[in-house]
Amino acid sequence: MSSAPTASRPALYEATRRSLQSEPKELSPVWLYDERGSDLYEEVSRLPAYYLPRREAEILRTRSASVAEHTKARTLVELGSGSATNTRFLLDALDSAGTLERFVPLDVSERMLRTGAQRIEAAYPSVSVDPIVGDFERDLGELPGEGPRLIAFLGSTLGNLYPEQRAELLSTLARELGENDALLMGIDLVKDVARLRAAYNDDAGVTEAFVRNALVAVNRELDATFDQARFAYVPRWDTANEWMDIDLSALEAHSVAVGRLELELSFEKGERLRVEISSKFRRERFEPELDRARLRRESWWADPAGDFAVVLARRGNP
Ligand code: AVI
Repeated sequence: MSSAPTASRPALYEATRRSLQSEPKELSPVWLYDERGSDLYEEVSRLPAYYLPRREAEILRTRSASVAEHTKARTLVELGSGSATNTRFLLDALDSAGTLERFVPLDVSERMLRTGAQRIEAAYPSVSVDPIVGDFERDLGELPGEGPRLIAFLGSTLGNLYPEQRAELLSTLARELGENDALLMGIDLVKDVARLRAAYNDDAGVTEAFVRNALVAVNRELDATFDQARFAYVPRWDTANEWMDIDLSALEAHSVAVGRLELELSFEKGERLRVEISSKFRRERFEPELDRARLRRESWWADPAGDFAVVLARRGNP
């Protein structure tokens, strides 16, 4: 397995140094996905209120054969693959179509990648599985594998990037895609705010535990002194930006040391620490983003309830 994450860790530390000194103070969502965080995210994915994976599965169940037929992919690359649960629909379809030779999942969680890769190797013996440990913003490099390639970016992970980061990633992918390659994105759509709030604040507290775990990871790896008891979990819907703002809020004025970054942070009472954003999309706004990145939309598939969309695109102008 590739050792890319070690190479990207210093870049993550530098990004964290900057974001902890920005307004609001912020952590990269990468901190959410240590081993415990990856397990908690699997639990989040099974929560009834967290509809995203099931809606995406509904779409992929019916559309993957068409994706396979249109792309004839020999290589499937998955960015932020996690446990690759919904990827199974694509793997099944490409395997049945007889084109798939190689699967390259990329994720920050090494253990999740390793166990996922073993399961996939066992289920698709003719497919070579070559995982890359890393984060898609820092470790992607050149797209691996023989074309035609299908790059999958599922689960609405695209929504965890700021619009500028998203634009940069989409443009990079557009440049990297070969003529016969395709990009498949799963994106969560704007909907009733009560449902969005419920999706990010379940009664069982699983999402809160998942978000709070980022502090545990930063304390361990960056020698920081974040104290859970001094923060409340306050996910909010940002109407102007149409994203969930997933924040912890300081319950009292206090300071936090981040030893490895030689930082001393002071929090005022009520001050936010943003752990991630989760953008929700509208077709009329997302399609122009694809145009600007020089990606040409080939298909837009939504589930019948209009909660989620899966978008197939190729490089080039509309
Ligand atoms: C991984 N990502 C798409 C999730 C989301 O919905 O933005 C992360 C998450 N955060 C809280 N719950 C789930």
